[in-house]
Amino acid sequence: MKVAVVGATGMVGEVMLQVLAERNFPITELIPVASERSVGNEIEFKGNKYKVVGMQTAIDMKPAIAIFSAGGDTSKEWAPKFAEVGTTVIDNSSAWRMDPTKKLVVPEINASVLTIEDKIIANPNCSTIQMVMVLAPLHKEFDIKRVVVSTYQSITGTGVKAVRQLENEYQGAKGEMAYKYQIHRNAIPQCDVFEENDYTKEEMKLVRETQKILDDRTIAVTATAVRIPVVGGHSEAVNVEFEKDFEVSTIRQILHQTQGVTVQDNVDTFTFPMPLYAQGKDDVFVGRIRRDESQPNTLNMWIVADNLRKGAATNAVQIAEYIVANNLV
Ligand code: A2P
Ligand code: 11C
Repeated sequence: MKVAVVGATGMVGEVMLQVLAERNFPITELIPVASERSVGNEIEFKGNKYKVVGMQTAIDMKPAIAIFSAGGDTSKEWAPKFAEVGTTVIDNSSAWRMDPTKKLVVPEINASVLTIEDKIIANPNCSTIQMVMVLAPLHKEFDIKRVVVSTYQSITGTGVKAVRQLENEYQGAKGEMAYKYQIHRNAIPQCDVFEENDYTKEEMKLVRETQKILDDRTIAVTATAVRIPVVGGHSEAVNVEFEKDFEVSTIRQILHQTQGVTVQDNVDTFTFPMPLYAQGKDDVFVGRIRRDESQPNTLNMWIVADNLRKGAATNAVQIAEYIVANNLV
């Protein structure tokens, strides 16, 4: 299978290549794609070197699948051109997620919505993916009414520029700023730009994408997204109100049986998820599972995942695996 990785030189692109190699995705020809400034540079994949090509060259090579992680504007412009030559695009940007003609997919939850007609498939935002991985099996059983989520997000979600900013700040050095404020020793309650309602785009992604993936517009979601000086992954404090009552032991049992979710939950042994330990792993980790004693049918949880893995690259590669396994490409 001919596979293009668009944005192969970027932070998520590099993890894409790593995940494709680890999972032994059936690639006969890899096409690494980046901007014109990287064309001709070499990247490594499974011990071999590949030359980076530009967009048009990649389209002319008619890959079966193109996994995009090169920003929303690039996807808007180029994904349809790949689709036109018959390539199935799996797009990690926000460009197509809320387009009603495009599917927004977390394979463990809703891969079955995909058909051979889907030539541009959207990969959800990282903070949404890790939350819905835990919410979906609970929604099936107890009907979610409302979710209140606060995020503690890794600087890797902003990209290389943010990692450099933090490194400079550790050393007291000056350099280009990814954020308006110092991130070292700080917490910034702004992820992405503000929308008209004074929520950030990241907060509204948690609202809209959750409803679309769970295929239920009645679920109320409200979010506060915060950037913290951490690199391993995103963490989320999630408060969920259900229509039906539950036993906490049943919640744990359901999550134990959920593929792609690992329960780390034992206060006696101080066992709970943390980004330092989620880093480099594909699962979503959940712990601090407890009843919200302030109102009925309500639960508190702490959810952590590597935002570059399940939050981006791994989920995209899993979509690719699904369409290959089901002859949808
Ligand atoms: P390049 O390295 O040539 O700039 P990140 O999110 O880490 O900044 O990475 C973005 C990725 O998207 C990089 O691989 C970058 O390539 C690529 N990219 C950015 N703009 C374009 C474009 N117009 N066409 C193709 N690739 C692009
Ligand atoms: C962040 N969630 O951590 C963002 C990064 O819509 O794919 C990914 C943005 C997106 O800032």
